Amino acid sequence: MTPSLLILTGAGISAESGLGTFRDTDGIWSKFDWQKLASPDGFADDPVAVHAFYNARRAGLLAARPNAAHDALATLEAAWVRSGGGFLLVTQNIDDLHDRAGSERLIHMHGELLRARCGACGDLRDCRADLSIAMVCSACGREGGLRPHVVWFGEMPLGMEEIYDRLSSVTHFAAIGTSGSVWPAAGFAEEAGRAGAVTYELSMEAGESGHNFQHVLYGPATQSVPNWCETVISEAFAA
Ligand code: BJW
Repeated sequence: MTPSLLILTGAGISAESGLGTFRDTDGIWSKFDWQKLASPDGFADDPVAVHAFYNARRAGLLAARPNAAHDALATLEAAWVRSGGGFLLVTQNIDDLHDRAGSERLIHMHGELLRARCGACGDLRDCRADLSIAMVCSACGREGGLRPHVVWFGEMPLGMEEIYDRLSSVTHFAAIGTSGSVWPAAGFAEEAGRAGAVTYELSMEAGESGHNFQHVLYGPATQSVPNWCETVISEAFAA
């Protein structure tokens, strides 16, 4: 059977690049209210506050760099594909650190911070500057409708058809740096296990769906991920 790998990443993989996680003790949701800042209702009630939240995170992202874990996954992808295997990296992160590290078979299931979308016409374009309610969509001319291209609570994550299609036939699955608290991503390990995949969890501690993993490696991603990448490829293509 041709090895097919699906990797799910979360905020923990970018923690050592200086970007915050959400549910750790000093995480983003310990300082900010997700109902006000990461929901369609929150944006409708106070778009100025939502823009300020994402503008600050965009500025932080532009100052950040990919770390050894992002680099190792890009190197793993190239080697895995060269060996003839199937590969898909699914990230819940809205940062572009996997892209900058060189990952290519990549789905941003919760969107991308460096893109803006018009709520009126759906126009999507790159965005590295601050967003504001005074901005006008250059496609439809509407003022005030631009929003970060991110998936808020209650909204449908992106790329789900392709992700579930891959999950139904993967031989290897890994979740890296995610607490497994947010659905539908929290259900991917169980889905992969049902397909018969070998499952790995790499994080600082067991996540909420920890019981779904056969192998666990706890520690900082910059240390655990490069080591795991070397072993998983040699084991998968050993036969
Ligand atoms: C390290 C480390 C280091 C630290 N090295 N590791 C079923 C049951 C109950 C509720 C629901 C349900 N289905 C849907 C829901 C509702 C909701 C949901 O899941 N709510 C839960 C909170 C209960 N889900 C949704 O609304 C989603 N949409 C949806 O379900 O649509 C319907 C649908 C139906 C059927 C099929 C498909 C769809 C949308 C979810 C949108 C999430 N949006 C956010 C914010 C927007 C983006 C942004 O602002 O950045 O996305 S929330 C936030 O959480 C962000 C993240 O992507 C997401 C996941 O967080 P993540 O990455 O796991 O971070 P943490 O902080 O939780 O964990 C970090 C981990 O790293 C920890 O384990 C640390 O230990 C570890 N770590 N340092 C390695 N150095």
